[in-house]
Amino acid sequence: MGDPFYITTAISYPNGRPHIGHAYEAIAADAIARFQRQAGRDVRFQTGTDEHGLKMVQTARDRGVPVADLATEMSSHFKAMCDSLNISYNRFIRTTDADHYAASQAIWRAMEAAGDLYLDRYEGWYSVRDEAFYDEKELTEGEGGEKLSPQGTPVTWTAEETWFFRLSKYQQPLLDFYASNPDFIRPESRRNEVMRFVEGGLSDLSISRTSFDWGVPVPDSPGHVMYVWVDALTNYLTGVGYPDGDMKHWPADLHLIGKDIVRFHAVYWPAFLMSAGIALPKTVFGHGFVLHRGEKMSKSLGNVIDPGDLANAFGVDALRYFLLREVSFGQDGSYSAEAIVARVNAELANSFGNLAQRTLSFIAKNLGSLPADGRAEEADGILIEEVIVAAAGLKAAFGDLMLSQGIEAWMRGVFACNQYIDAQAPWALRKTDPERMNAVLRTLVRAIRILAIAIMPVIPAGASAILDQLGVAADDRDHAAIDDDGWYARRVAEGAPVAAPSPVFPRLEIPAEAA
Ligand code: ME8
Repeated sequence: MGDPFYITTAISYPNGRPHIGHAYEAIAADAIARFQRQAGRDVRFQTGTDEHGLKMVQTARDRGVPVADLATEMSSHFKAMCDSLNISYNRFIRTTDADHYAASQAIWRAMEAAGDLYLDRYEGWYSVRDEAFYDEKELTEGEGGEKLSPQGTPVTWTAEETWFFRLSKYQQPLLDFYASNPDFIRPESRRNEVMRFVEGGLSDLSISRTSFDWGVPVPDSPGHVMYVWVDALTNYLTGVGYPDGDMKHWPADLHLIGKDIVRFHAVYWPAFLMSAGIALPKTVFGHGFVLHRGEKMSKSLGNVIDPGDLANAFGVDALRYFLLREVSFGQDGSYSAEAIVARVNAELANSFGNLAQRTLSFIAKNLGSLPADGRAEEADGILIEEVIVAAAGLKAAFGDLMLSQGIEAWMRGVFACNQYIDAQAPWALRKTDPERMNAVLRTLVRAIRILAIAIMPVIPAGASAILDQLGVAADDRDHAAIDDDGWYARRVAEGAPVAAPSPVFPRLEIPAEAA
C-alpha cells in the first residue's frame, strides 16, 4: 500500500433532500479519490450527514416528525445519491453514529484540558440557516430593515448560558500557520478572505447550547449539547478512529467543501485541533457554487433540481463529466439541460465514445481479434506520444486539483486520435494495404486504452466498459499501467477475440420538459 491519502467532503444537513450542489461536491471528491487510488495512494474517502443542530430541530417541528426520524429518512437519500452517482466512499458517516459521540466528547475534553473552555453567558446574533454566530459588525440589512447574516440569511438574537472556546487566543497562531502553509486554504481568493477575517480579530466562540437537546451532550455538563459545528467538524476525526484508533490516515490531505463554509474549516477547525494537540489538515479547498442558468437555487424559484433526475435524464457519467469539465474548479459554474447535452455530445459521444466505438466495431467486424503489429509509420509513434502527454497533463492537473484543466488536457489526446483516424483512414486501407491498417488499428487501441485509464476517475462506468471491451484486466488500470507499452503484445499473444462493442456514450437529446 502506498502513502495514506485522506479526503473528505462536507457532511450535509439532512433537513431536506440532496440537491445538485451536494452532488457536485461528492463527484469532485470522488474523482480525486479515484485518481489518488490510481496513483497508488492508500485512499480513505469519507462523506456523510450532519444531523444535529437547531436547523434540524426546526425542520422536524415544521413537518411534525421526530427529529431523529427526519435525520434517518433524509440521510438515506444522501447515501442513495452517493451510491447512484458511483461515489466510492469508504465510510458514509452519520453524526448520530455512536463512535462519533465518543470522538466529539474526546476532543471536547482535550480542549478543556488545555484550559481553552469556560462557562459564560452568550448574547448575540445567530443564524439558524447557517448554524452560525455573527458579530454585529458583520450583519447587513434586508429590504424590510431586518438584520441579515453575511450569507443573506435571517439572524435572531439569542441569550443563554454556554461554554466558550478561547478562539481569541488562536488569532496569532492561526496567522502564523497560514503564513507558513500557503496551501492550507485554497484557492487563493478564499485564503485572502480568511486571512483578512482573522486579522480583523477573533472573538471567543460559543460552543454549547442549552435551549434544545438535539446534539452531542457536553461531558459532565448536564443541560448542554455541543454547538453543531463542534461535532460536525469532528466527523473527520471520527472517521480515522479518534481517539483510540491508529489514525494512520490523519492528518487529512484534503477537506473539500463549498465556499460558504470556509470559515468553519479554516479558522475554527484548526483552532480546535491546535487546542486539542492534534495535527492540522493539509488543505482545505473551498469550491464554488453550481448555479442553475446562472441563478442561485432556491425553493421559491422552483429550480432546486434533484440530482437523481439529472442522472436519470442524462446518465451518471454524463453528469459527472459535465460538472467537472464545465466548472473551473474553485469558481462558480452554471448548468442547464442544453449545456449538459452540448458538452457531453461534443466530447463524450462524438469524440471519445465514437473513437472507441468506430475502432472496436471495425476490428470486431473485420478481424475478430486484435491485429498483429503491421507496418508502423512515424505518425503512429507521434500519436502515442501525444496521448501520453495528454494523460500526463491530466495527472499533473488533477494532482493540483485543477480538474477542468486536467480534462481539457485529456481531450487534446482524444482530438489527436480523431485527427489521426481521418488522416490514416484505416477503413480504406482494408483492401489496399492491410499491413498498414493493422499498425493503425494497433496504434488506436493502444491510445484508447491509455485515454480510458486516464479518464476513469471522471467517468468510471464508461471508461471501465471500454477497458472491459479491450480486455484490460481490472487490476491493470492504474497510473503505472499507462506507461506499460508491453500490454498490446501480450494481448495479441493471448489471441483473445474482440466482440462487437455496444456504444458506451450515446448521443443525448434535450428532454422535452427541460427545453
Ligand atoms: O454546510 N453548489 O451542509 P450543507 C455547490 N452541514 N456546493 C454547494 C451548493 C451549491 N449550490 N450548496 C451547498 C453544511 N453546497 C454543513 C457542513 S462540514 C463539517 C458541515 C455545499 O448541506 C456546501 O458548500 O448546507 C457544503 O460544502 C456542502 O454542499 C453541504 O452543505
